[in-house]
Amino acid sequence: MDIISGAQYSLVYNAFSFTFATMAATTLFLWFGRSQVGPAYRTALTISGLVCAIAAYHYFRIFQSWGEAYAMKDGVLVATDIAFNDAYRYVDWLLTVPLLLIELILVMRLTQAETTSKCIRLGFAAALMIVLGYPGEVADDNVTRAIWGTLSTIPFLYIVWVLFKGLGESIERQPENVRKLVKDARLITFASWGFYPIVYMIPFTGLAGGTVETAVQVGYTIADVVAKAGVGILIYVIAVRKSSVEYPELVKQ
Ligand code: RET
Repeated sequence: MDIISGAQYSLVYNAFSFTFATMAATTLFLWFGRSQVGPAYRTALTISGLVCAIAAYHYFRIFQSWGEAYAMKDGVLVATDIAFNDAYRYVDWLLTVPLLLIELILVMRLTQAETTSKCIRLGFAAALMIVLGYPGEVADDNVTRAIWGTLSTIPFLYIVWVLFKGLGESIERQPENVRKLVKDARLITFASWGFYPIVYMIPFTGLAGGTVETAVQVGYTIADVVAKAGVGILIYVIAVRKSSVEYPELVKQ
């Protein structure tokens, strides 16, 4: 494992701890918030909460793994024999990325046939993107990292293209008072998704090993908070606004 400074170790440690708390709290907020929205939007909140619940579990494990990967010896931070486990992050994405895609497709309100075909095609592309990215993430040399990263970018671009087209068409059909929010949801989704491949490229900067390890862990953590908790809260606000128009009786309660 790369040798990192005490300050870098603490930064990553605290980022993981913060994210575990954020994901757990957002899960509760989204699930309890189901009663505040109309029936048509409850599935979206259930799925958003599920994404945060899965992430809370994985951040707890990632946090533990980080603690086991380093130890203090004679007042100096040293790597232990137990390697930090990057697989938790990739397994988390394998489960949460298809769920986030389903959530976005549901928000688009397409026909039944289109919803099914988009879910299958995007779900397959998402799995491929993550499976191809993992060997590069755990590789020690930058050439291997670049090869797998490039392969993983092919399904990534396909997903971005399908979503951009689909969401663009759906925005035109939204009521006036939520159009801006749906656009914000699209922007925050693309900005956060685009952040992952940028973080993946940090090792190519040639910075010191400890700095790279810290930047990659903190970078992925920020992207996860925005893509899961941030998008989840925005979907909640959109659902509340749309419900106030479509289910006025809910507001009176
Ligand atoms: C990898 C490998 C390098 C190339 C690309 C990648 C993209 C990762 C993405 C992950 C998104 C995760 C989300 C999680 C939220 O729950 C795998 C880093 C393109 C886009 C949205």
